[in-house]
Amino acid sequence: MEFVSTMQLIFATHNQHKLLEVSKLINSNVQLLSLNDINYTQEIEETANTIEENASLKAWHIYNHTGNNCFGDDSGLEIEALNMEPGVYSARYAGMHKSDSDNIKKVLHEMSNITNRVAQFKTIISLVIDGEEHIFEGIIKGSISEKAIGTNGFGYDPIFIPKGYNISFAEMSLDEKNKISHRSIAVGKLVNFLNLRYGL
Ligand code: ITT
Repeated sequence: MEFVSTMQLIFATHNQHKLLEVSKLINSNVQLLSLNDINYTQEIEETANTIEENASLKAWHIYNHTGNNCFGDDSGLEIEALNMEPGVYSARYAGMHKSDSDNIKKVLHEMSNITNRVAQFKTIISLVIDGEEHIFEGIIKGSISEKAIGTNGFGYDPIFIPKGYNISFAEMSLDEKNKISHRSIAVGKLVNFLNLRYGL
C-alpha cells in the first residue's frame, strides 16, 4: 500500500479573497483551514513596521494560540514615486476602516500629477511549522493605471497593471491572476518547500 502524507495547515487570514487564491494553489494533501474554520474571529493586530514582520506576527500569533502548523500572508503595494508607499500600510492607507475603494481613491489622488507610475506588489508568507519559521517572498512588477478598471479580485487590483500586460489585475480571471501574481509566486515557494521537506 502506498503511503500518502497529509497535513493540516491553518492560513492565518480573515481575507476570503486571499483564501480563495491560495486554496487553488495548494496541493490537495494539505488540508487548509481558515480562521473561520477554527472559529477565530478576532483581528490579529498588525503592529509591525515591515511587511515581513507583520507576516511573521500573524503566523506566530495563531501558532502560539492553537499549537497547529500555520502560515500568514502580509502583502502590500509599493509605488516608486511615493517612496514605496503605501507598502506595509496598504490596508489602512485611507484610514482604519480599511476601505478598498477609499484606498484606491487616495492612491489615484496622490499620483494625479506623477508620470512615473512604476509599482510592485509584494507578498511575504511566514510559515511556522514544528516551531520553526520559514519565509517565502513573491514580487510582481507593474504600474499604476490612471483610473480604476475591472471588477474581479480585491484591494488594489483595479489600479495595478502587471508588467507586459495592458489590463489590470481586476480585469483578469482568478486563474489568470494566479498564474503571475506576487501571492502565487510566494505560494509556489511554500508548496515547493512542503513537498521537499514533508513530501506533501
Ligand atoms: P489578513 O491580514 O487578514 O490576511 P488583509 O486584507 O488585512 O488580510 P493585508 O494586511 O496583507 O491583508 O493587506 C494589505 C492590503 O493590500 C489590503 O488593503 C489588501 O486589500 C491589499 N492587497 C493584498 N493583496 C492584494 C492583491 O493580491 N491584490 C490587490 N490588493 C491586495
